Order: sequence, then C-alpha cells, then structure tokens
Amino acid sequence: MTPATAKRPIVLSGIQPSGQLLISHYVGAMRNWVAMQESHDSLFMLVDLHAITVRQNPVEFRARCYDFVALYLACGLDPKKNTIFVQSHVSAHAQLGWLLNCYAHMGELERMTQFKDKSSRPGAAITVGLFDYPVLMAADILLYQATHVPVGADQKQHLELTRDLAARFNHIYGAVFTIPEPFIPETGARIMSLQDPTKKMSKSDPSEGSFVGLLDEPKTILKKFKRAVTDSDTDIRFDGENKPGVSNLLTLLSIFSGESIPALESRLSGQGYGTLKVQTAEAVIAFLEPIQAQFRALRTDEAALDQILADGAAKARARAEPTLQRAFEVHGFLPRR
Ligand code: ATP
Ligand code: LTN
Repeated sequence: MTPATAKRPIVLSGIQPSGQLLISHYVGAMRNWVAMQESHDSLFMLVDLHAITVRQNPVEFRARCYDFVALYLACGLDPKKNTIFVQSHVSAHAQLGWLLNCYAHMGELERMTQFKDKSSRPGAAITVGLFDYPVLMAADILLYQATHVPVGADQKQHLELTRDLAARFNHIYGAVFTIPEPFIPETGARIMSLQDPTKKMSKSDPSEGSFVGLLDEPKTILKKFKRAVTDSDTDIRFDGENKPGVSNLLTLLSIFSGESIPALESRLSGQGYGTLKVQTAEAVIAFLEPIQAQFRALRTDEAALDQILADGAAKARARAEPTLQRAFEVHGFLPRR
C-alpha cells in the first residue's frame, strides 16, 4: 500500500548541470518530460547539489545553471504546465537525504555502477558526496511522492535503490513514501558515443567528438557525425550488438526525422555510411535550429529565469513539506512549534 496519490500521476526528474546538455539527454529523458507534462502532475529539477560531487568552477557553474534552465524551456518545458526548480532552493532535499542516509547500507552504495565508474577514473577524488549521490537522488524523488521517473537506462539501478529505500522505510514506519516506477523509453534510452559506440554518450567524456551538444553549431554537428565511428561493413541495418555505431545513427535519425527504423533501412539500403551520417546530422541540425533560437532569446533575461525558478521553488517547497514533516515525525523527533 502506498499513500493516497494525487489525481494525476506524479512525475519527477532532473539533470545535473555538469558539462553541456546533449542530444542523448534530450532523447533519453527530456523528450519524455515534454510529453508527460501534458498528462502528468510534473516536477523537473536542475540537480545542482548533485553536480558538485565533481569539482565545479563557480563562475562557469552559475552560467551553466542558467543555460540549463533556458534550455529546459527552449526544449518545450512549460512552467504553466509543470514545476521547474533548482534542487538547492528546496532545503527539504538535503534534509530528507540525511534521514535516508541512516537507512542506506554501505554495501548497496558500493555496488552502484555509476559510482564504480566515476570513482575509478584516473585522478578522481572519491568524496563522500560522490558515494552518497544515489541517496540524495532517492530523497529528490520520495519527497514529492513521485509515481514515475523518466530517465535513461543508466539510471535504472539508482531507481531500484530508491525503491528499496522507500520500501525499507515504509516497512518500519508505515506508508510514508510512494514507491516510484522508472519510466525508461523503448527507443533512445541509451544513445552511444560517436567515437566509441560501445560506451554511452556522456557529457563528462573528455573527447568532444563523442557527443553532440544541444547548442553545438551546425557545422560542428556535421563534422562530429561525419567522423562517427561505424564498422568496416557497408550494410545499413539495425543490429545493436554487431553494428552498434550504425544502429546508434539509425536510432538518432529515426527519432529526429520521425521516420521508422525499418523505413530507414529500406530507404537507405545500399547508399553507404556517408549518406547515413550526413542525413543524421541534417535531421539533428534541423531539429535543434528552433530550440537554439528560442534558447538565445530566453538566455539574455536572467531576471525572468530567476522569477520562473522562484515560483517553481515556492511550489516545490510547499509540496515537499508534508512528506518531510511526516518522515521526521515517525522517528519521534520533537515537533517544531
Ligand atoms: P555525466 O557524464 O556528468 O555523468 P551524463 O551525460 O551521463 O552525465 P546525466 O546527467 O547522468 O548524464 O543524465 C541526465 C539524464 O539523461 C538521465 O535521465 C540519464 O539517464 C539520461 N542519459 C544520460 N546519458 C544518456 C544516454 N547516453 N542515452 C540516453 N539517455 C541518457
Ligand atoms: N542521477 C540522475 C540525476 C538525478 C535525478 C534525480 C534523476 C538526480 N536526482 C531525481 C531523476 C530523479 C542523473 O541523471 N545522473
């Protein structure tokens, strides 16, 4: 049994403002946020507290946070239909994060593949924050009684931990938290690097050619796709296991052009990888053009962005408070009068 949920299912997700927003983030996550805001009670965050698990330059970090918010809006998130806010503006996240720390086990956090991956990078500073990252993410979700969390495939393990923590807590104290479901798209949940199609496309990849940013210029996008690693075959066919590079391009072309993968396979049959690469680049460029124009218009007015975030934070605080209070109360903490 979970607590009574609001009339519409509650959706919540976020991206950390480290690096740039990429087409992979749009395809794996934001595209679904835009669709779900029509039918769901939606909250979308900029998870800035998560971003400092790796060191950030303060001036660049602040500018990037504005960039991300303007891009959220330019991609179609509408503050009239949802709540857009910054995680650090709602202190309940850190507070619930602490409570949940007292329920998370070292062993289960040690098994998180994102932690293993990030902590094993050469020169990585393995901070407690990096280790504890998934517990704060669980707090983000559980505070709002979210029913659905639209993310890419790499976040599935973090979602499972969130579910385990919620169930553990509820088992002791009764139905405090809703157990959330991951919402992982069937197509595009794992867009691959253009330079190494066996690895996921990632904003922390040191090779710029491996990813395409939502703000990349058309000529840069074309160059990156033309240099994409494929295989020594010539067959344009979807086969994720044996032809990961070609399959990745087909996935992107299909999503950005709207043409199905089987239709693309037959239309492009015998045409060579050069054509596939150029057509994919052109579809991405055409798709991004209005988003980039909208971004440029929104980004100049930081005061307007601040206002949207202030409104979002006020709504989010009010919604987080009852769950936070309940989570404290069940422990026997003295009431705050
Ligand atoms: P970092 O390299 O900083 O860890 P990242 O590029 O892996 O970042 P996140 O900030 O971890 O991106 O992810 C933001 C959202 O985008 C999450 O929902 C995540 O699942 C999704 N996502 C990330 N990478 C991909 C990808 N390659 N394909 C599809 N979705 C992705
Ligand atoms: N860990 C996520 C970012 C994140 C998130 C969340 C996603 C932090 N809190 C809550 C969904 C819901 C990532 O993309 N790396």
